[in-house]
Parts: sequence; structure tokens; C-alpha cells
Amino acid sequence: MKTKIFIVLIMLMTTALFAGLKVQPVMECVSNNGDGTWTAWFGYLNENPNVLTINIGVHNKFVGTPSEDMGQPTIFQPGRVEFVFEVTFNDGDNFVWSLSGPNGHGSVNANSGSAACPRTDDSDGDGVTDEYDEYPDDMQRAYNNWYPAEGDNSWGTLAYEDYWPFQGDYDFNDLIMDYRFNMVTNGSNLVIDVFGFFRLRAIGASFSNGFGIEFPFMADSVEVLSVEPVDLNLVQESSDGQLVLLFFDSAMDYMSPQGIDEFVNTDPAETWVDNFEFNF
Ligand SMILES: [Ca+2]
Ligand SMILES: [Ca+2]
Ligand SMILES: [Ca+2]
Ligand SMILES: [Ca+2]
Repeated sequence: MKTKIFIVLIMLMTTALFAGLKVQPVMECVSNNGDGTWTAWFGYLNENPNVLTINIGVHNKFVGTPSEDMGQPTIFQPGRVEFVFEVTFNDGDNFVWSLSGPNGHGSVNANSGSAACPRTDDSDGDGVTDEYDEYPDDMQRAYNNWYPAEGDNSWGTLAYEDYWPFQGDYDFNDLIMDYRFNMVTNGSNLVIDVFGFFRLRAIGASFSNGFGIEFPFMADSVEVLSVEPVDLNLVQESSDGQLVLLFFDSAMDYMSPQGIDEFVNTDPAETWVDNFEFNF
């Protein structure tokens, strides 16, 4: 009788000892070191409320690495513990961290195709990480802001009626101008550069129509202004202190009708005239 009770007690104690919750290894992410090697970061999740010790060996080992001990912990704090240690490996390697806790076995693997770590480096110190910094070595600049969109073929088009503010003949071909802009901003979203690109496409007017822009910032905030082609007769003015650039007085100075045409590029049956392109 005594022996039976003793055996039951041992069984109860054994059950209590091993009825713990999971300890899971976690592969956080891998980052490319750029020299043929990679770094894998590991952490773990100990669902038990208490600290666990799992020694290096059959229950806590690396497979596919030079050693089964790659610096992994043997003492596991309760909860999710992130980025505990790192393992450097070569391109093409695939290896596993295998961990057995009170409630079974878990394993994670890592290779160059594993989830990539977000980059946190900011080479130029402008507060924008290299991953998002379009000028990673220029602390004055961080972002391109293209309008209407990035890409050499993304243009907006302006179509003018030169009798404005009267209706005129309402044909909106008196001056046709494509445009695209890039505003370069810094890490604080302040504008550092403004690049404008234009192409004059058509002139359907007898008037001499010029083209200028009033900018929504003060003329005296401009440090450097340049224009191409350099022989464009650019005039810089200010209106209530705001910058105004007059690119030309008469579009006909840059695109002339060919043959018997009166206008430029308004009739597909007539001789095509190349666009006049300029930028600042
Ligand atoms: Ca930066
Ligand atoms: Ca930058
Ligand atoms: Ca008109
Ligand atoms: Ca017209």
C-alpha cells in the first residue's frame, strides 16, 4: 500500500515539474552586411511566469553553424525578449536554432531570404534614415517631391485662352505648355531646391503671349537661380515681395510657324515644330 502512494506522489511531482508553458525561439530579422556576410538577430518568447534555465546541448543548440553554441542565452526571462543576440553567416547558409522547453520543442531558421531588418542608419545625420533618405550623404536634403508625379514622362499641361478674363473664342490653344516640378525638401520638410521643367508645345494665337510664374515664397529667400538654356531672356521680379520669374515675353521668339501656317502645332495636317524645352 505504502509503495503505491509513493509512486502516485512521484507522478504528481513529475507532472507539476514539466507542465510549464512554451519557450519559443524567435528569429527577429536578417541584415545584409554588404560583404557577402549577413547578420541574423534572435530573441525568444518565454510564456512561463518564471525564469527558465536551458543549458547548451540537446535542448538548446544551433544546427548548420560551426558550433551548436552561437552565443544564445541559457537563462530565459519571462515574456517576449527581443534582439538578444546575433549570428553572422555567409550568403547561401541556412541554419536553425532549436530549443526545447518544458512544453515541447521549437525551432527557427535563418538565411539570406529571411525577413529583412529595417535599416536604422542615418549616414548624414539629418534625422532621415538612409532607407528613406533620397540624399543619404547630404544633410541639407532628404526628399524629392515631384509634381504631377515622378518619372520623365509625367507632365502636367497648361492650356491658355489669351482673351482672358473675357471668353474670347474659348479655344484654349493660344499657348500650350507642359510642366513638371521637383521640390527637394530637408528632414524638416522645408523646401531647399525647386526645379521646374517646361516644354512649349503649341501657339494658336496672333497675340505675343509670354510666360511667367509667381511663386508662393519671398523673392529674397532665393540664394541661387539658374536657367537653361542660358540665353533664355529670364527676368526676375517680385510682386508684394514674392518671387516672379518671367521666362519670355513672346512664345513666337522660341517657336515659329513653318511654311504657310499662321500658328504652331495647332493643326495636325501642318508641319510639326519641335517643342521648345527650358528649365530652371
Ligand atoms: Ca539621412
Ligand atoms: Ca539627407
Ligand atoms: Ca483663343
Ligand atoms: Ca487660338
